[in-house]
Amino acid sequence: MENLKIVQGDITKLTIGAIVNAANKSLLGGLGVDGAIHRAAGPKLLAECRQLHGCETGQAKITNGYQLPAKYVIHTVGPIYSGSNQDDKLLRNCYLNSLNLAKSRGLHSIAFPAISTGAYGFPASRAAHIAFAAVKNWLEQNADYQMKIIMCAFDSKTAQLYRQELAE
Ligand code: AR6
Repeated sequence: MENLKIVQGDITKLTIGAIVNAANKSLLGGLGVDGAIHRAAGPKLLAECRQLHGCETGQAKITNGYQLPAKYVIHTVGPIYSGSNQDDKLLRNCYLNSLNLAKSRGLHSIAFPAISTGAYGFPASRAAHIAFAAVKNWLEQNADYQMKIIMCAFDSKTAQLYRQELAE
């Protein structure tokens, strides 16, 4: 799939249409990738996020990227892992809703972090499988639309899981 690529590193460095933030329901910042994105974007990002009045798990909202090289940030809220099937569905929704939002804004490139696999405790292997199944399915369903998807792995373990999923 030439429209689906893996990069290992810091998502805040990517020059791209949108980067996805693994946020919490408040959309008011946090640790992990959320903290890194807010630090790199600057305080105007938090000011815009305050106007959004939060976000439900599995849903997505968009802001400007401010000082980031990415033009926009798509904020999505992954599930806090509990082990139920509902977690899988909600994680899948994060990817699909983010892609639908990017397309609705006419964007043609997007980068995802490994949503829910840090503070929210989702097992990395299971999350990688759900993420790749979701984005591959979306690309198939939207074959008439040019969308370049980057799966951004911060650590080498996630990058290895991603390479396995891409090969399947
Ligand atoms: N670039 C790319 N990936 C990163 C970066 C980065 N700069 N920094 C961390 N990661 P997490 P979650 C990876 O915890 O599990 C926050 O406090 C990290 O290695 O950031 O969805 C929010 O406010 C891991 O693989 O997000 C929420 O409260 C992945 O990003 C909560 O954490 C996700 O880890 C969300 O938890």
